[in-house]
Amino acid sequence: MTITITAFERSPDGGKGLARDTRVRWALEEVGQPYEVRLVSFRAMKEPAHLALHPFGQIPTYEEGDLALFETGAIVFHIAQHHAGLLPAHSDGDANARARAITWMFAALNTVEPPILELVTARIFEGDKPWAKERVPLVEARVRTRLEQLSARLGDADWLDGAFSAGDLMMASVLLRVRSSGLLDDYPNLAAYLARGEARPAYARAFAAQLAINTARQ
Ligand code: GTB
Repeated sequence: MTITITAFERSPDGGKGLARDTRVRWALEEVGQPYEVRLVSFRAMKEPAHLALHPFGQIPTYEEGDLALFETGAIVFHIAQHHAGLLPAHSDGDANARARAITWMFAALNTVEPPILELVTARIFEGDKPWAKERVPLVEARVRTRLEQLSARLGDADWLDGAFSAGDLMMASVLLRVRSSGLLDDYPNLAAYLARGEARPAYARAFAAQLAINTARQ
């Protein structure tokens, strides 16, 4: 069955991997599933046809037969559940490993990503507000707390819990959003972790496909 995802017709970052279709593309590349991409303009995202797929008028979405999904957490989890390669199998001998990998997906989305998004908002979208000078350091401190904790847990391991999993895919995707702030530089093991994620051939294919769409249209 054909898999179709949606992505920005014109990504604000020029297709440099920051929009969230990247993590879905990456997951599909990791498990070797071909997919098609439907490009959506900012206006079309808020129109009824897209809202029927995504109630919040965003990308990415995921369609496969009569299944339509939104939310990258749900989409990547669905891909990982149905194809080998992103979650330890129940039969691998450690039944708990799969549950722990899923826990890292939730940790990335619920615990690490929120302060990072808050920082992006405070610095970029609200950076010109009179209170930004006071707010940005507060939010930065919250991001630092999470990076420090994550760094301590990762230690000198390659991945968060044994072999690379959907938990790492999601955590690396989240860390991508904080790199431009410079905060990641203070946590060399996290910077190296992100670089390991980006060095995966599946990530490189996902990145190249997103970039190609955006550069072809300039
Ligand atoms: N929780 C949802 C999920 O994980 O799927 C969030 C989805 C979401 O934020 N989608 C964004 C969107 O559609 C695109 S990824 N925004 C349009 C809107 O809300 O109207 C966020 C994003 C956009 C652009 C950049 N960039 O260019 O740097 C980075 C991240």
